[in-house]
Amino acid sequence: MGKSVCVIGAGPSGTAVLRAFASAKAEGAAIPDIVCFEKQAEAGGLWNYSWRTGLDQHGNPVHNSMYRYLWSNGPKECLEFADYSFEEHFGKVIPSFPPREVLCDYIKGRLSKANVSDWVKLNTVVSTTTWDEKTKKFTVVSRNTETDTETTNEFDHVICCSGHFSTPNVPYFQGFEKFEGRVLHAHDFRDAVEFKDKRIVIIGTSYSAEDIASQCYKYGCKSVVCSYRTAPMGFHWPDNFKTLPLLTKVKGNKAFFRADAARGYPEETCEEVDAIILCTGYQHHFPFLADELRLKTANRLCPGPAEAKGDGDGTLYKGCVWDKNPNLFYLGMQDQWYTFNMFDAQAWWVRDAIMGKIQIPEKAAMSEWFQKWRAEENKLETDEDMFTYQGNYVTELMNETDYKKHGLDCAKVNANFNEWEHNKHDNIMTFRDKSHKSVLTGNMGTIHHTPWIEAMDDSMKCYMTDTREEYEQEAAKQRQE
Ligand code: FAD
Ligand code: NA7
Repeated sequence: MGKSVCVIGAGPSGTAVLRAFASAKAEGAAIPDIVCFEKQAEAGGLWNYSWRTGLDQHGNPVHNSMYRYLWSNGPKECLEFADYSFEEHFGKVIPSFPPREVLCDYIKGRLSKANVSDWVKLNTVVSTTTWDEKTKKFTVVSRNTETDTETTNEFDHVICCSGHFSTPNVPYFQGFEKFEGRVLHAHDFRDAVEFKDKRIVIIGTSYSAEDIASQCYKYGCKSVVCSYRTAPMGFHWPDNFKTLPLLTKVKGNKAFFRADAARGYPEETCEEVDAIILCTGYQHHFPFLADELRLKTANRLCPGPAEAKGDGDGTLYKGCVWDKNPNLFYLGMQDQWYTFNMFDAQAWWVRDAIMGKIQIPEKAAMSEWFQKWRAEENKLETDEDMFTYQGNYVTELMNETDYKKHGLDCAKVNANFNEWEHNKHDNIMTFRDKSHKSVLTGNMGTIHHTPWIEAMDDSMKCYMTDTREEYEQEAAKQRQE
């Protein structure tokens, strides 16, 4: 076929692309030459744990934002790869909220099955990507961090799968420079044990806020203030939690929170605190792409600038085609309810666009698509509206490729999201003890032998044990190692 494709990143999105091309090849199609550059030493993206923060050993920003004891925050039944069930990978039915290491193993298992390791260049950071309008090629410059050597290659297509939960959004609050406690962003949070017996403030109200607050409670922090900018999280928190409006300033070890009379906080309040954890989200950041190739967006379901029209002003047609230059694709740039299965739907679609099975239309049709989806996005109000919207998006993409043959029914996935939301609002500390039904196999997840709040060891060995007794023996062994 003679085309060449560069995939940037081998996380769940990048590996979905590899798997999509591998499946076309297995069915006898002539596929392009594929090279996937991955800056880490292993595939797996955020699901690899790194103890490092700041810069890595080569002076590059540490990609990883996941922490010790992180368990899936949504049911695994909502993300299951449609062509590779958890049962196929683990050989048995497992509970619904696996710890990070277990999900990482699942991602890597599917990649091994695709048998494409020779497409992946590990320890290789892409530093620049430019487009030449005359040759209609991308020039990608990358550096192997092990050998410290630079390579330049040309490609017909680039698929950017570099993730968007790595470059922290770090707001400033007055007095931070003299605060007597610790200030950190969720990106640098690694171990809740550090906050044992500490009084912490969590700024933000989304996934990182709810999970890091819960982690710190589980591992013994003294108290938590959940500070909101727009609206509180609305969960039934334990007694040592307090919800307050947004932080305004800090002085010494005191944190001040603004009044919000409409929600029952008529006056500014003040608390003595030991640490402030900024769970304030991330930036879409692509320093390795030329300006005219860079997506600029907030974390939203229909990515692109707020005022965009989708007619070549920097949005993503079908959520993955760069409208300024349809030879460039982005995967996984949406705010995420759906994750692994959405990346698959996108990967299969992008594969077919590159292989000419799907025609990318002219600007007017791209714009029409974008405006329709953006207008619908702007009307969404509830969580249910949002995951239903994303499920419809995934379904639209799937129906245009042979991914649909795997029978992923997003109505069933949405039902799982609904149950999960309900369980979280019932009890934020026990929702991970519930099980959900696989939309692929029809089997209910098993109930884990140890409630999440008591399960201190998140290793795969412990998680995979069948009884509480075995778990405790394994946990004791892990502590000794
Ligand atoms: P990433 O996983 O970020 O992978 C991107 C890859 O690109 C990385 O391997 C990175 O090293 C590589 N890369 C980046 N820049 C370069 C470069 N210049 N050159 C070469 N390689 C590069 N999702 C869930 O479904 N369930 C959860 O419980 C869940 N928990 C989460 C918890 C946290 C703290 C965070 C931050 C995210 C969580 N997510 C969760 C969402 C997560 O975004 C997805 O699950 C998934 O990892 C996204 O995959 P990705 O491949 O798009 O991006
Ligand atoms: P999100 O989901 O992007 O949420 C960011 C949160 O940060 C959100 O509650 C924002 O509040 C809040 N925020 C952002 N800027 C500020 C400032 N300046 N002041 C106060 N609050 C602010 O990021 P997460 O890290 O929670 O989740 C990202 C991924 O990680 C997700 O996929 C997970 O699975 C884990 P707002 O509501 O806008 O007022």
